[in-house]
Amino acid sequence: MINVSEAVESALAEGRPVVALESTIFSNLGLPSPANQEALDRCIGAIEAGGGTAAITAVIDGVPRIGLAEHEHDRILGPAQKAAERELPVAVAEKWPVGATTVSASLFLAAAVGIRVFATGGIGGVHRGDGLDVSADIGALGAHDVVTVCAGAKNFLDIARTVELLETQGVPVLGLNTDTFPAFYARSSGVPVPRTIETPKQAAEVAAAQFGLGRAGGILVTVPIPEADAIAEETIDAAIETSLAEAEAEGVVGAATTPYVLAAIAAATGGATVPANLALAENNARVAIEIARHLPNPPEST
Ligand code: PSU
Ligand code: MN
Repeated sequence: MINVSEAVESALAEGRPVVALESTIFSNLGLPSPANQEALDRCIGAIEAGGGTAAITAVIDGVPRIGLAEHEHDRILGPAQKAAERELPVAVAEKWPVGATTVSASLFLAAAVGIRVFATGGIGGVHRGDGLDVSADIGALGAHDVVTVCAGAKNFLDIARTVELLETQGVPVLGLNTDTFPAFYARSSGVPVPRTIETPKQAAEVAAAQFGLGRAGGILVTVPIPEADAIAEETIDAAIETSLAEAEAEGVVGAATTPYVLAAIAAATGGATVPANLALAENNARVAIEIARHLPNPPEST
C-alpha cells in the first residue's frame, strides 16, 4: 500500500544513507511559491552532496509515496491537502490527489520502510493558550523509530510546554552546539535543551544506542539556524503577535491554524523570513545526511 521509489528502495537495500523529507513545508501550506521549489531543490541538493538519497514523502492520487521522481515534484509544490499521520487512511480511502505530509505522517511512512533519519524545518508543538491544541508531531516523535532533525519550533508555539511534552513522550532531545531549544528564525528560545552535542556523529551514536537497546521511539536533534541567516527577534516577535491576533480574529482553528499563521508571518515580514526558512531547511538536511552516514546499518532482517 506504500509505494517506495526505486532509488530509495535500492539505497535502503544496499545500506546507503537515506534522509526522508516531508512535503507540507514544500507545498503552498508551508512556503510561498517559488521559494518552495528552491527549498526543495536545496534540501535534496544537500542530501545528495552528502552522498545520500532524499526520500520525499507525500500522498499522490491516493497512494502514500516515499521518494518522488523529479518530474513529480510539481505535484507537491502546488495546492495540497494537509495530511498529518491520522489523515493517511482518509487520504488513501478518498484518493486525495495531493496529500502534503506533515512531520507526523512523514515519520510514520519513514519508519514503515526502515528509513531512520528525517529532516524538516520546524516541528509542530504545543500551541499557546489553554486550548489544548497539541500537534500530532509530538506523539509521532515518541512513537516512531526515526531521528528528526529540525531548527526547533517557531515561536508562535509555546516552546517551554513543547519541550515538556517531549519529555513525557520519552523523546531524547539533543541540541547541536546549543544549550537551548532553537526557535526557528532565532538561534535560541531561552528554554534549556536536555542534552548538548557537538557533532552529527554524536547524534548518530545516541540513535544507534536507542535502536540497539530496542527502545521504541525517535530522537529529536535540534539545530540552530546558521548565524548569518538568523532574524532579529523583535522583527519576528512583532510578526508573530499580529499573525496570532489575525488568526484569532478570523476564527481559524484546528489543522488550519499552523498554515494560516505561517503565511501570515511571511506576509507580516514582507517575505523577509523566507530566505531564513530556506537556509535553515538546507542546513538541517546537511546535518541529517551526516547523521545518516554515521548510523550503522541495521542488522539483516530474516
Ligand atoms: N512549522 C513550520 N513550517 C511548517 C510546519 C510547521 O515552521 O511547514 C508544518 C509541518 O509539516 C508540521 C506541521 O508537521 O506544520 C504541524 O502542523 P500542526 O501544528 O497542525 O500539527
Ligand atoms: Mn492542532
